[in-house]
Amino acid sequence: MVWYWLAFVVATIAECCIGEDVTYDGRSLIIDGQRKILLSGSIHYPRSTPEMWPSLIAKAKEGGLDVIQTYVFWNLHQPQPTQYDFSGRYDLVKFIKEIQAQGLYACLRIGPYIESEWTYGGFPFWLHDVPGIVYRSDNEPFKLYMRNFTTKIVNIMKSEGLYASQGGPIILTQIENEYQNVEAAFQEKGPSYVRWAAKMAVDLQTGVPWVMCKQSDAPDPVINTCNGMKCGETFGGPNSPNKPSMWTENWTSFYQVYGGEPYIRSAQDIAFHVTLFIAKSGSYVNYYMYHGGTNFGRTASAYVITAYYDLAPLDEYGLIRQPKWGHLRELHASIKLCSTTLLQGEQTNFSLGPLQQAYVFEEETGECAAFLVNGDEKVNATVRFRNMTYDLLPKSISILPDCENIVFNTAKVLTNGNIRHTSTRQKFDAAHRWEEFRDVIPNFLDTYIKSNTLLEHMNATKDRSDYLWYTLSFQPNSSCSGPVLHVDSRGHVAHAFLNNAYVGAAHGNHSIKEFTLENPIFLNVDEKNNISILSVMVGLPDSGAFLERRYAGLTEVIIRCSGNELYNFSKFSWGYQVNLRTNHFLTIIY
Ligand SMILES: *C1O[C@H](CO)[C@@H](O)[C@H](O)[C@H]1NC(C)=O
Ligand SMILES: *[C@@H]1O[C@H](CO)[C@@H](O)[C@H](O)[C@H]1NC(C)=O
Ligand SMILES: *[C@@H]1O[C@H](CO)[C@@H](O)[C@H](O)[C@H]1NC(C)=O
Ligand SMILES: *[C@@H]1O[C@H](CO)[C@@H](O)[C@H](O)[C@H]1NC(C)=O
Ligand SMILES: *[C@@H]1O[C@H](CO)[C@@H](O)[C@H](O)[C@H]1NC(C)=O
Ligand SMILES: *[C@@H]1O[C@H](CO)[C@@H](O)[C@H](O)[C@H]1NC(C)=O
Ligand SMILES: *[C@@H]1O[C@H](CO)[C@@H](O)[C@H](O)[C@H]1NC(C)=O
Ligand SMILES: *[C@@H]1O[C@H](CO)[C@@H](O)[C@H](O)[C@H]1NC(C)=O
Ligand SMILES: *[C@@H]1O[C@H](CO)[C@@H](O)[C@H](O)[C@H]1NC(C)=O
Ligand SMILES: *[C@@H]1O[C@H](CO)[C@@H](O)[C@H](O)[C@H]1NC(C)=O
Repeated sequence: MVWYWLAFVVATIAECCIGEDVTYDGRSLIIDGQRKILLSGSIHYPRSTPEMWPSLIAKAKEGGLDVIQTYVFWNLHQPQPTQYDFSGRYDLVKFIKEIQAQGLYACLRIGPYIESEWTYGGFPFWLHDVPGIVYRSDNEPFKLYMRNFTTKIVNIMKSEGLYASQGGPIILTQIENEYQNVEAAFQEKGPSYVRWAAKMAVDLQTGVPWVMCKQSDAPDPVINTCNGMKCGETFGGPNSPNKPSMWTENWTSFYQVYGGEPYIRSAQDIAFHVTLFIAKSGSYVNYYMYHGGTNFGRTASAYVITAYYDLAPLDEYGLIRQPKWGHLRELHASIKLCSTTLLQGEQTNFSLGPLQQAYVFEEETGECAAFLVNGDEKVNATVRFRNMTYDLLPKSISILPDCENIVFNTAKVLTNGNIRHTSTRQKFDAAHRWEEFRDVIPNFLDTYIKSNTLLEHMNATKDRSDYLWYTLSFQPNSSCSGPVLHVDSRGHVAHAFLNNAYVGAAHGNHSIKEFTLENPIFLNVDEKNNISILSVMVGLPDSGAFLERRYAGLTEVIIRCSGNELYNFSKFSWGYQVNLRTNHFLTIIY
């Protein structure tokens, strides 16, 4: 038995790469001397468990993918400047080796800024307190830590022999992430940072190419790639004729936020745009996400829910979602039927009608593959192509791997849909299984951190907790009739208490973080009143320039009395408490 098992393991560790450097030309990546059309899917290792990885990767392979793409999550791996963690769900090497074991390639998007609806865009919070730091800019303290972490990851991959240039599965790596979105905010420090980041990465000598996504000025030899829903229509193309056309994020759906609706992107629409990109000589398409998974613990960014891209081809739990998975699998198989011709043939395109085009790839040997596009959203089109007549469905692309027979149409879904069934495994409805606890509301006298201003929430908690109590104690110096408590916050939630009694709550949302809480209150006129406001964050921000200077928490607290009386507590003696006082969690008693 042992011998059989060993033989099986040896056989399944596919030799992906013979150890040549991965290069590229204007058509595609070149791996082991061969051009490739690569279909890729994002699966982020910390968004599932190590037990799930083999089956997720197997389902991706069965779905026709060649590459698994993942970000690297800096805040998980370097929780403190001198402390690293690669255990459990953070075991990046184990994840890459699992990809290798199943004979797939890997694309490693190191960032180390990743956005990714991940708390703080993947930055460890300790970066915030590095003196003089400006993230993602030509700034020495930032560059020091970015180089340090990038080097650490590259060295680990090298020491495990995981680059394709060493015979491993990693064929592509990414530095930075959609930087062009923020570049202008850094003025002259933006372009110089891009040049620095590219050079820093290239100097690490990995033997595989680097990409910068959404970065039209990516310096040679770094490849600029497209992210978006419709790269077949929107991508301006590589910034050099010697670079291939690559799509690093094809959004299969969209992340969901609290109060938002699920974003449903149909299998037909995804297939249409992927096919158009390939027809226009694209050679790498990545589904973002192929499996989204779960934002465990406090890892989601501001207002993002825990289920991540549940509508992807593999749902949150790793279950196949039909017809998306099956329709894309057929698309991938159809592209594979003619990939040699696509890579070796000469591409031409011509019109077949007012809204219809043909993209044809022909080899000197006469081998031919074609894509027939019907851009008309509403009506079928009948077209003549090579002396044959074809009926094309509205808004569709037909694939003819031999220029004669349609093997796939993006709008014709043959896969049946499926639904997720749930069944009750265990009920927690018996009263004796539940324990209730009441949190202590801290008053000013109970707090140790004092300040005579309103503190910024994240800098006060240092991200050790989502919760920050703002407390004060005051005695009205005249009768205040009809008092109203007015609290302004820049995020994300506030619960107000007066003299240990609940007053009210308010919250912002993903698009508008600021909010105001306004509630009538009853003040004690002959003694001190305690006001305690619990400010809560629902994940840290993950995008935009100057993340290190973001403000969250309370910005103004006043009590308005009828008439013109006003108590303004913006400059006042405040007491703070990080986290809830009780460390009890709701415990289930079995
Ligand atoms: C990207 O994905 C979207 C939706 O998932 C799809 O509509 C589009 O065609 C895809 N584009 C590419 C180039 O893969
Ligand atoms: C990163 O910084 C640490 C601590 O300063 C240092 O020990 C380590 O050698 C650096 N690593 C790299 C790869 O630069
Ligand atoms: C976010 O808040 C604004 C302002 O209160 C509101 O107009 C908008 O509908 C909210 N959006 C969501 C997704 O809840
Ligand atoms: C052929 O492709 C080029 C480049 O995408 C485009 O500009 C041109 O309009 C296309 N021609 C037709 C007839 O579709
Ligand atoms: C397009 O043709 C198909 C059959 O090939 C037919 O089922 C469908 O109804 C037609 N659609 C339109 C919009 O005419
Ligand atoms: C189409 O038919 C014409 C006349 O029958 C013939 O000359 C031509 O070679 C054919 N073209 C193709 C691509 O088969
Ligand atoms: C953040 O908190 C530290 C104390 O931990 C303080 O020295 C610093 O001034 C604060 N920074 C900002 C921007 O408020
Ligand atoms: C305010 O808080 C202090 C300290 O916890 C407490 O002694 C006092 O009774 C409180 N005042 C009111 C009106 O609840
Ligand atoms: C309360 O007294 C302070 C100091 O005497 C004064 O500045 C403030 O305006 C008074 N507030 C009200 C609402 O009367
Ligand atoms: C309260 O005080 C702050 C700082 O002193 C000031 O900026 C703000 O305008 C005041 N608010 C009102 C309503 O007077």
